[in-house]
Amino acid sequence: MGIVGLPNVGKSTLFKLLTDLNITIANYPFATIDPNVGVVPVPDDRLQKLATMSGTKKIIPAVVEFYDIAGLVKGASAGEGLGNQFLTHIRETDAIVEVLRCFPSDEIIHVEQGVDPVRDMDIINTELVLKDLDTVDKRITRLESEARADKNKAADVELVKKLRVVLDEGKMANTLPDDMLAEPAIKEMTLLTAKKMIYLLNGAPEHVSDELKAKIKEAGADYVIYDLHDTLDVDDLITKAYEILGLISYFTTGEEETRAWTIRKGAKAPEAAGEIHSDFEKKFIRAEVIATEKLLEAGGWKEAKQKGWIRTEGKEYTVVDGDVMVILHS
Ligand SMILES: Nc1nc2c(ncn2[C@@H]2O[C@H](COP(=O)(O)OP(=O)(O)O)[C@@H](O)[C@H]2O)c(=O)[nH]1
Ligand SMILES: [Mg+2]
Repeated sequence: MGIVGLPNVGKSTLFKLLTDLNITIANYPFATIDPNVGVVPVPDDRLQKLATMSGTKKIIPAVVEFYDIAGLVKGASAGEGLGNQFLTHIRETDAIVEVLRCFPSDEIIHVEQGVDPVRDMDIINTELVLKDLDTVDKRITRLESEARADKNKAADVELVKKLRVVLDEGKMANTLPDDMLAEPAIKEMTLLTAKKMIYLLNGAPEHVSDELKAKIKEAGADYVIYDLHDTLDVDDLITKAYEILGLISYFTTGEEETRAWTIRKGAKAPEAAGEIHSDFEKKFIRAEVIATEKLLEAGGWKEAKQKGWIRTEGKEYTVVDGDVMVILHS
């Protein structure tokens, strides 16, 4: 998740809050990649319950990486401020948390003079759209020249032009249907505004206007309201981030460790097994599966087995959030 917003809106304050949680997962395999990247555990109380049941020594949660990206300013798409460098960083992320300043304060300078999150949302989203228009125009030029030699490219030209109309109206690409965004000709461009977004409204609830909330809903996005100066608990944001990334967790549990494994929603059992080890995907035979609640009710794997509650699932099984699994492979 990339943290995006104007300067002085609370991005680094949010990053600090998130990364203070790092301590609990200090021994995570990829703990430090970059000082601007925080590896944040996804809150999930099922893990602790499973660990207690199994007498586990170590708990390993699912994680989301948050990236504190330098502040964006008006004109970034044309190279203002950190300009293109900033936009490249956003491109590398899977989704965006856009921080909007709603809190009033005389001491903290607002780059655009005066607190107005509706205006700020327009400034940021306009920069993202302008950058995408630039990308799209370049692509259309290229596709048109390719289409002269290869008739099959004509459909791609039409598709990208359709997208261009939407951007030209100032709308974000993520307002388009998912299946259109999944078309290779569009997906390849990794457009900034095709990414899913959550808005973090930084301020007390009374500082957040109905107009702003309506505008976000209209954009098809979700928001959380935190006064980052008074907040210690950002669980809701992390959970929502995991959700919009289209991710779910399944678990393995035993004496050594109880662990959450991250998979995309809709993943079949072999792909899920591949998260543990790539060999498990290739050599997958079957999985023994039970829902967390059911396993906790039984009180243990052995007990669940005796009750006949452990199912055997094959290669076509679509893993469900909260499944506890044992993978059998050759
Ligand atoms: N009063 C108030 N100040 C805040 C809040 N969030 C951030 N700030 C302050 O605003 C300034 C800019 O915050 P920072 O996180 O560095 O902004 P960034 O430029 O977006 O990374 C700092 O002095 C923060 O302490 C808030 O919710 N209320
Ligand atoms: Mg900052």
